[in-house]
Amino acid sequence: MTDVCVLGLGTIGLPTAVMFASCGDRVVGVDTNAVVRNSVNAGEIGTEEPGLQELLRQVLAAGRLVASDTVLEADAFVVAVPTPLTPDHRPELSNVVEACGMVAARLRPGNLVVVESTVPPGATETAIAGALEVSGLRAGKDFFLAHCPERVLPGAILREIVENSRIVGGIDAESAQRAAQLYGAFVKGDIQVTDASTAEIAKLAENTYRDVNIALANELARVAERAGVDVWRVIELANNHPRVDLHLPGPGVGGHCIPVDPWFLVASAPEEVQLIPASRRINDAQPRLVARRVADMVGHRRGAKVALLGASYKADVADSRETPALDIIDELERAGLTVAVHDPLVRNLAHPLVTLESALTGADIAVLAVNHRAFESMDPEYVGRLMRNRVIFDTRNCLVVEHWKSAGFQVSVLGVGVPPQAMSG
Ligand code: SAJ
Repeated sequence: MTDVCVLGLGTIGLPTAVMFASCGDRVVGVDTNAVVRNSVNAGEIGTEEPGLQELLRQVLAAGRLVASDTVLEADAFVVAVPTPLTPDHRPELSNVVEACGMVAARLRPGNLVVVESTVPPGATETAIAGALEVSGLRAGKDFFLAHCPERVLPGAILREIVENSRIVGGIDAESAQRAAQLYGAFVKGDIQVTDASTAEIAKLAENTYRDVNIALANELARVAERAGVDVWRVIELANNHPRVDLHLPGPGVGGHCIPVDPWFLVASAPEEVQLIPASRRINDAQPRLVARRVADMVGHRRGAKVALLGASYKADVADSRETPALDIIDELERAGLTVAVHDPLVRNLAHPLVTLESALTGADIAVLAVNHRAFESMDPEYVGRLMRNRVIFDTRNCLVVEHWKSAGFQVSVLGVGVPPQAMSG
């Protein structure tokens, strides 16, 4: 019999399955996508996630992990499938409910079910418990049920999955204890035990905190531009205060978590919240502001070529889900500009990707949308020789402006205004 059955072999499920297997558990990883199953079983996941492919190959070689389309009987079931948003900003729980339905068919008395997927407040005790109880077994009586939200940062998953503290929210004290014991196999951080609803809201609060904080930074960037000062310096100075931790402005907030999770809180109490949806709207407006500024910089000339550098949702990852780059591209094309996109890591995008050289050749402006390390070390002379006009807009403040200016570039940085004396002079 299997020790652990992990449902969903995506960004979170696969590393989780691999970690259980590396601790000696026999693990079945279930995914409905045959391409995912085949690549996992072949040890060929082609991910940029440091260390994951190597560890996967080790546990496959040891015969401790197999990917399957079928849920098997197990001691513990871990659900790690996505919970996207509906078009009207509501949590879409159907993947989680379906996965729990598959578990229900194999559930036996004494089993533990853990949901890692991000879910709205109350979901564990209602929709999730309900889907599992189709088995005829009762949550908290016949089987144990807990919400244990994932908290790992893409790009550092294998380190964070071990070192981060975990929140374990049980539908009762025994469920929480059982789940804490399960994760104790590999988690070195604290395991904090609470109830399921508190765990659900704590997870949503973490990502919402980040979104609201970034919205504040984006608003400060607009204020700084108006005042003719540098918001990055403002934030650096403010963050010297022992109780201030401002995040950074940027071209928008992407990824499959931060732009999504705050809406789960909004949907759970629509009449009580103002700050959270306002922050979402501020961050969602950033790509439009970036595009407007680019159009201004090329004098709204139809057909002007924009080299957009960076298409992932953040630096040094290949993931382009919810990337602000796509919104920027749409806005630029709507304004009549031609956009050539280059990203050294991204392989799939709903817009053609080209080489750096091809993107820059004949470009009227280069727009840095992601602070990939590869871009920080670009040679301004090389870039300038390819471009038609030496104009660059850095939305991430990652270029050394002086180097670019000495190569004859007109450089603009998001959140950096022109001082009033420079304008009048
Ligand atoms: N961003 C800014 N300014 C900042 C920081 C980030 O504009 O100061 C932008 C990024 O460019 C990116 C977006 O926000 O577009 C999100 O990036 P991120 O690094 O803030 O977050 P994620 O989505 O990669 O991972 C987050 C993490 N949550 C927290 O740090 C509270 C991670 O720990 C979670 O596990 C993950 O969400 C998740 O899966 O929920």
